[in-house]
Amino acid sequence: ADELSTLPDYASWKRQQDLILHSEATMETRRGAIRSGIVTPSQTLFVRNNLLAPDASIIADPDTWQVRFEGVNDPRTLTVGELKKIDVQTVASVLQCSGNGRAFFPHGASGTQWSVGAAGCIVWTGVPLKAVVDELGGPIGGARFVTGTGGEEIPEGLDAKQVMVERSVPLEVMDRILLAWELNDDSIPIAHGGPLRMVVPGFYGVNNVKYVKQVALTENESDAKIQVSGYRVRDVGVSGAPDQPSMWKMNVKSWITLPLDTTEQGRNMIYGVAFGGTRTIDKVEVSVDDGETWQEAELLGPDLGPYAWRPFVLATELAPGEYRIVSRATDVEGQGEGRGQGRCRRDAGLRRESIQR
Ligand code: MSS
Repeated sequence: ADELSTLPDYASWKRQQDLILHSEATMETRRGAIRSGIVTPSQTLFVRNNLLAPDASIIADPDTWQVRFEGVNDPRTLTVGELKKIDVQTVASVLQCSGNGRAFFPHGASGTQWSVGAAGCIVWTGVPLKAVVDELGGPIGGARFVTGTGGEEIPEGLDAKQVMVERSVPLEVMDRILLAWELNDDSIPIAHGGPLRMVVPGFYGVNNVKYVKQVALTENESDAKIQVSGYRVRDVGVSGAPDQPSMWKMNVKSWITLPLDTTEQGRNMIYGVAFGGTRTIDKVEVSVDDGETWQEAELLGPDLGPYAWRPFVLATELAPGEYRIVSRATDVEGQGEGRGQGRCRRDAGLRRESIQR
């Protein structure tokens, strides 16, 4: 509807030709901009803000940003500078909005009409949450969730619980959570949650709380709307409710990044990306005849671990004609796309791209 023609100020450093500007708060990476990319450059990475991003002054001196830790035996407020002295780790993980691919739903799902570009593969550096929690005396008894609170100001006149970004994830995944201050070896820009972001590898974008100002180990899930009824997996037409699965663990997924409609007949390198959510990809197959026959694609580049994506390529000869190119990925436990996903419909239908000659 109200598409932008230029990048908003807080994201003005982005590469505009790589992005589809849906709104001030939602920018998607163009399918072809990923090509065979192992790590997504920050200039190309999608942006999704539920609230307006805070003023960039909060990243001027990142080490002074304060985070409150609750639900531990010694609750404290620590600065990023102090966190940097506790420990450091680096993880590559796919950052993907849970609404990625929404535009492909035939029923016309509401919300930002993301194609495949609300995703990127990022290298994050920060302190393992576990190390901080250990430093603060360990979790209090009864803790079952890690609850991160975003640092945005709540606009006046709005009910905080209705709009705040506060997400809870199961305590069992605490060991893989990072409180990150770097994105692709640079301090995290405001658009992506600097000075500090709670990164939950393998979990949908929404759980990766930006400008995190509090991390609490809690008995219950947050009572913010974004947790209670938002981001719940459900059938079309059903409203969100706490008894539905939360948008936590990501599923196996792949899509074609090239060729697009500019493809020529003859030899074509068909590129794409594939990831297993929380498990390493075992193989990717590509079909140029809409799933009739399949060929195994080659995985490209280094394997950056179970949370990262793998670019893939298939070299193929195409005679003049029209093709529907489809990919399917399988993880090391044999889990593939569209299988075993129960009611998760959000991942459906993303894998097709037609090309014409
Ligand atoms: N955080 C905060 N604080 N705020 C907001 O708004 N959003 C979400 C996450 N986090 C937010 C946060 C979402 S929803 C997403 S996707 C992500 O983030 C994105 O990211 P980037 O960086 O790309 O922008 Mo969906 O599931």
